[in-house]
Amino acid sequence: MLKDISIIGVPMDLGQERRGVDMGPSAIRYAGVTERLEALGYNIEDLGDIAIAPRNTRAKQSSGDEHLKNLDEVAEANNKLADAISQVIEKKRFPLIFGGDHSIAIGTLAGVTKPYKNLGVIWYDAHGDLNTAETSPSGNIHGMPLAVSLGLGHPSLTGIGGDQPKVKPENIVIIGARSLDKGERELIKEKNIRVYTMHEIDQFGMTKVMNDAINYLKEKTDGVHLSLDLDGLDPSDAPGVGTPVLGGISYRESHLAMEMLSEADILTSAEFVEVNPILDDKNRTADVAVALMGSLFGEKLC
Ligand code: HAR
Ligand code: MN
Ligand code: MN
Ligand code: MN
Repeated sequence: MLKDISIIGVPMDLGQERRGVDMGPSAIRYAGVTERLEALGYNIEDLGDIAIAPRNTRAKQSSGDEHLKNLDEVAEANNKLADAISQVIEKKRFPLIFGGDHSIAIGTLAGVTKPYKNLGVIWYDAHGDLNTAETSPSGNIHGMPLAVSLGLGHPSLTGIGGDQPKVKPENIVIIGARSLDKGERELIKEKNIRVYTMHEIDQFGMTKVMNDAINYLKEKTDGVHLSLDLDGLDPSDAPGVGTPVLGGISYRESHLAMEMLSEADILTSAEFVEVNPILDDKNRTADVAVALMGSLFGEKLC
């Protein structure tokens, strides 16, 4: 792993409807991320936050309709994010992105994929985020970023960072899924996307699931991005999220997963999203995010 990390915050809440997730980057910083990673010997540069259009003060109505809520604003923010990440990559630094709702992964993936022919993606999430305007039950873009990165969706989203797909379906692993919509299941089948649902985690254990996922990606990818949605964890461990789903990955299993990723040394970028301090219990979810980053970046218990 690169020893130089650049942090970018994306205080975006326009990809879904619950307020407060725009405060996620502050909450993660407040939980001491810079100090934690510096103590592990990393050189940290915090680039601050991407500017996001405020929700209530917009004069004009977005061109997005009920099927793609706040489309123009989400697209604009993700264009800025992709550009900011490109600069981080040119400086040969590790991009570490804080959300914000998961729609920011559109810009993250458009930015981080550039130097790679075969970027791998680990999507740690209760959800598949594989909807399009046609299949989405909500019209919320945070349920669509993985589909967009495959090249499926509105052109003002799929075109960010160029029209080409940003990831190939065979280079994706989804971990922790337990809430998949009909259209998402069909897409998973059609594209043969590898999914470790809670069923596989319960049946085989996190050790086997992560070993499997790491070996699967290692063979064919030249870089790997981790997109960690805090709602992948069980709401009892990560209560500050907008769309909690019972029966999730535990805090301990998540630490193990991060430790195994650290050991495998395959990551080239990472993002932590959906931290909502307003719904949280004394910043616990941001604390969890920072503790997981500790393990991901090599912290040892002894
Ligand atoms: N699948 C549902 C939708 O598309 C719910 C998505 C919830 N999204 C997230 N992202 N928190 O993982 O609306
Ligand atoms: Mn998500
Ligand atoms: Mn989710
Ligand atoms: Mn451990």
